[in-house]
Amino acid sequence: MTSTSSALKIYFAGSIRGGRADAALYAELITYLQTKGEVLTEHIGIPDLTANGEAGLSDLDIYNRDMTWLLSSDIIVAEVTHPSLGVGFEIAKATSAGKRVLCLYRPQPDKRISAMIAGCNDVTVAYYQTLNEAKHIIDNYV
Ligand code: 6IA
Repeated sequence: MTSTSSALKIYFAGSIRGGRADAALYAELITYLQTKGEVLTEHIGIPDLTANGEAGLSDLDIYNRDMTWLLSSDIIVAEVTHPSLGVGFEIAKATSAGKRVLCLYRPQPDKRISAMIAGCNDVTVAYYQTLNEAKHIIDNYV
């Protein structure tokens, strides 16, 4: 993770143990966010990062590392379509720390975004369907 200290620090959040169905989309969003600044959590889009485990890191290591990155970030961008306890937790921590949080959600016919996200005044929730729409939202937010 190399960058100048002046780069915008972006914490991208997406489901891991919640399920990896959207991993390819996370990778696309991360690639786009990297045109805006330094993405601290670029591993979230790695297809080989399965829901089973990350070699060499305990849960405590992961928690401590991610909280340090979260609290050092300038903005949080969370893809929240696929529900994840960890992403919800990160959003709550980020809002408590006064961070700007953008939640990206693709409306689904059979599911609704959690009211704890959609009803929270401390986060910006943006709805999209295509990657281009998500990029446009990011352009306007960052
Ligand atoms: O509850 P979840 O696992 O779906 O939570 C996902 C969120 O928590 C992501 O936005 C990450 O920032 C964070 N997170 C959870 N697990 C990890 C992880 N490896 N590495 C980095 N960040 C994580 C855990 C091992 C994994 C391959 C299962």
